[in-house]
Amino acid sequence: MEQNQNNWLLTSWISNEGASRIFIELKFTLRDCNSLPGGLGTCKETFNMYYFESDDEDGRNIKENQYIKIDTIAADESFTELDLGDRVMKLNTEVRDVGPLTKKGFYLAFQDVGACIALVSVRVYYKKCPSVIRNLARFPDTITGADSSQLLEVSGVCVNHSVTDEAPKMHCSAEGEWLVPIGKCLCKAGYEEKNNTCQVCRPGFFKASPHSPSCSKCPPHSYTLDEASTSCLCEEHYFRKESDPPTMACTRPPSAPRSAISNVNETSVFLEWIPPADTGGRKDVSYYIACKKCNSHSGLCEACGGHVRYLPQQTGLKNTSVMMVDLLAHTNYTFEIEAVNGVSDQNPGARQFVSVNVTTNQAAPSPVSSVKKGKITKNSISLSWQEPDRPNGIILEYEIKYFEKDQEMSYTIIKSKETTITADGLKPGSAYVFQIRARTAAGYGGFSRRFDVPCLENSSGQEWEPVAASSDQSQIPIIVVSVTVGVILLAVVIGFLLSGRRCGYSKAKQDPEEEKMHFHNVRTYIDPHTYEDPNQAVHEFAKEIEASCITIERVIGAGEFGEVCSGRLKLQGKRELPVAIKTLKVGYTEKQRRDFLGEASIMGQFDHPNIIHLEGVVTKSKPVMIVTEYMENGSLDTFLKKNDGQFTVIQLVGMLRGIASGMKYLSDMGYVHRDLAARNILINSNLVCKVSDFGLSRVLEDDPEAAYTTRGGKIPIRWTAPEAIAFRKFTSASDVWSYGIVMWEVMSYGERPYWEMTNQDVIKAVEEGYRLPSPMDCPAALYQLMLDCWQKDRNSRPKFDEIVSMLDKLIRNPSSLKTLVNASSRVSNLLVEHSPVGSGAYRSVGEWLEAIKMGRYTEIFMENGYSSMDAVAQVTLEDLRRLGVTLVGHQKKIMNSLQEMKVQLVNGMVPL
Ligand code: ACK
Repeated sequence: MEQNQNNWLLTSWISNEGASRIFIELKFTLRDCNSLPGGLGTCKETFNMYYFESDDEDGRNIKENQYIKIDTIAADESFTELDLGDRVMKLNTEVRDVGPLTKKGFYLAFQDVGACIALVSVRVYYKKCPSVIRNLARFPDTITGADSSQLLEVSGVCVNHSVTDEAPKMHCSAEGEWLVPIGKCLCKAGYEEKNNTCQVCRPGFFKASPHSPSCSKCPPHSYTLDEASTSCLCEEHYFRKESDPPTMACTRPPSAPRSAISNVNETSVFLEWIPPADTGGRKDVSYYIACKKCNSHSGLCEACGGHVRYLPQQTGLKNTSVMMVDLLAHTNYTFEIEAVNGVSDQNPGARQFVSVNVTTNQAAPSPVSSVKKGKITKNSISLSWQEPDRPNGIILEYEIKYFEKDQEMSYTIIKSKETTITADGLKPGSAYVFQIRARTAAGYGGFSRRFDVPCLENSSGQEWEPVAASSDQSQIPIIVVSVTVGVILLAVVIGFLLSGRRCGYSKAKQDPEEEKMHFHNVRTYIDPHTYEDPNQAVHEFAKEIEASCITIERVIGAGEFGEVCSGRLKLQGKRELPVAIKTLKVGYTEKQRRDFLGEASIMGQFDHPNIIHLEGVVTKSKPVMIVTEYMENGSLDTFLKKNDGQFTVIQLVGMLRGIASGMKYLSDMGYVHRDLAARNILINSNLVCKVSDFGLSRVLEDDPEAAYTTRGGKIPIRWTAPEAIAFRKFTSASDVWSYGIVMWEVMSYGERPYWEMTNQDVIKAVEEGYRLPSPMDCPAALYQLMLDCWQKDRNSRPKFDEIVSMLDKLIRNPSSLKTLVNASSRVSNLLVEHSPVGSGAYRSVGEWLEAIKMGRYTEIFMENGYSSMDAVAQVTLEDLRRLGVTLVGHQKKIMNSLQEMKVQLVNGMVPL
């Protein structure tokens, strides 16, 4: 109750233990002044708290004013007289903090200026983040910072057997919590993480890198006997390539390739094999071919040397086939095929190979490579050359082909037994190109590269290289082949202008450039109907010939408009040519004349070795004539009937290839033939086939095979695609259908398609899906091509360019023609149902295998030459095993499907 109270209570010195912010928690009771008897007096309801920092305990002498005030503390709840009676003391708790502290310790002081107070407890403390292991890094006890919002960055230390991946760090908050861990440690190689520690890998296990999550069992064919292994050792005879990961099994060199077969074609050898039974556990198997040339008498072998070419290469072959070319003829070779993988060089002793012995055949000579120019005069040139590097036999003669530069279509061929010739009668001032090839009993070799002789006039009399005089007897001009229209026209025009009206073309083009365009550059067929005046069309595309240049020799047949004759054409400055002459009979109508000459307007637009070549027309005198090249063997159907069974399959395929090539040219030009049939193909003495019989509407009028359809048009039913019969949809695709029929005619030597069935029956049968059966002895690949041409959906039929390349492939690989259509499934006089489930229904081996859910084998089938359905049809169970189809279930599935297809093919035949 006294005035000016000032009572102090001082603590002893308190070490702050390194903390820079401390907390003070006070618990106290305080008397409510109002409850004091006798009024307020000097009563207070607060007290003050102070501190004083010092590094040691000398605080007894501190003056009051040296203390720094922390706060005035008030009670939340004070007690009264009543509370005293109830013995209920209301305890207050207050917390204050002080910082930053800079000395080692401090004193606290409490000043009471008149309060009735009981200070029950004083708790002094600081906050810290406790020691912890996080991400395999140990973080120590950390006292929080001085500032209440401060985060202390603390570095961790990697635990035993661990290494720093990224420096481990964490942040200690003012509240004593660890926040924001950064970086981590990883158990080093040979150790793995378990419960925040790194444990050693047991024997038989390894860990190759700190980044691997845990110890792994040693991979196959490897082991380790030690703890903490970082890799495993390979068992005996097993290896690891440097680049192999330690997790990969140890591997070994592969076993030898299997079932190697060879196919000799002249001086080329094709080898094919199947992969080794044991790849050594690796995927990087490739093949190496060693070539040895062996003496048939001594049996001694030597390395082949550098002249052999390997296609695609000799080493590192990924596919299971290779072709060796440029081998010597009539020579024994041994080829060793070795399978190699990434560890083969670690065990050279274990290399295994399969050997194939072959003897090469006779072969055509290699191309003549060294040609020398001799004497060049105004109109002649002498050449000499050396025997080819590889004659491959006795050279019987050389063939020298030459033509004026840029006039390749018009060339001359000379034959010579010597290695020299003199070509004379050349045009002064012109440049010429020469090519030479040699012939042995095995046939012609390839032509030499082109050999340019510059302008004759410029080099007149110039002696280039001495050449031996050529013998006249050995030098026989053979034939002047196909003359480019533009060149003739130009030559004739010049001749005509210079020497007046002599034997030659009577009408010249105004502009030679324009002419060139017509005959060389324009690749699209122009319908002569687009010309108002048909005479203009014929003279646009056909040359007018003087009748006096033509000698008619004999009548060879009868056409719709008049006789067809053979004869000779002698144009000025040109060799005499054998020609065919179609005449227009006297008393023709204007329409007949127009239609007759329409064929020439069309033919004149074409320039292709498999299209009948137009020499010109005679329209200025009578009879009106169309003059074409002469085809010694006449029309193909008659010729085949006359020579039934006389040709090899390759010869027949050669004819078909020519026709397809001509048709490709026509379709590229946008011309639809509409009447493609063997009777409209002509064949010459070299068995070259050429498409003929062009026309507009009259084509079909003039064809005795053409019949009137219900819609009024005249159509050669047996040769015509169903859509063309039904709604006159004539396209190149309908020409492809007809081409299929021509194939059938050719392979059956001129048999009549559908024999004596009536046209109506043919239409009905084809519409119902029946197709002509295979001709006798017909290669399966060709019959399949026919069936493809007879697809109902015209878009599914092959295009002519595909047909040409298919036939080329067959010609290049004659063994592919050995598989004939199975005799039991070929019944003549029966039509074959073109069933969608038959072999024809699958357009590829892949499609078939996918359909029977065996698609996984597609690649193996293709790689082993079973690339067409025809080839697949020959597959036996043995073949399947050889191909690696080892699961019995899969073998059954494939064999059953093949069997099913064959049965369907046989059942699909119905008698007419
Ligand atoms: O079978 P062929 O002897 O060949 O009978 C016919 C006849 O004329 C009526 O067309 C033959 N023929 C047509 N054009 C020629 C030609 N350019 N060369 C040879 N013969 C031809 C055809």
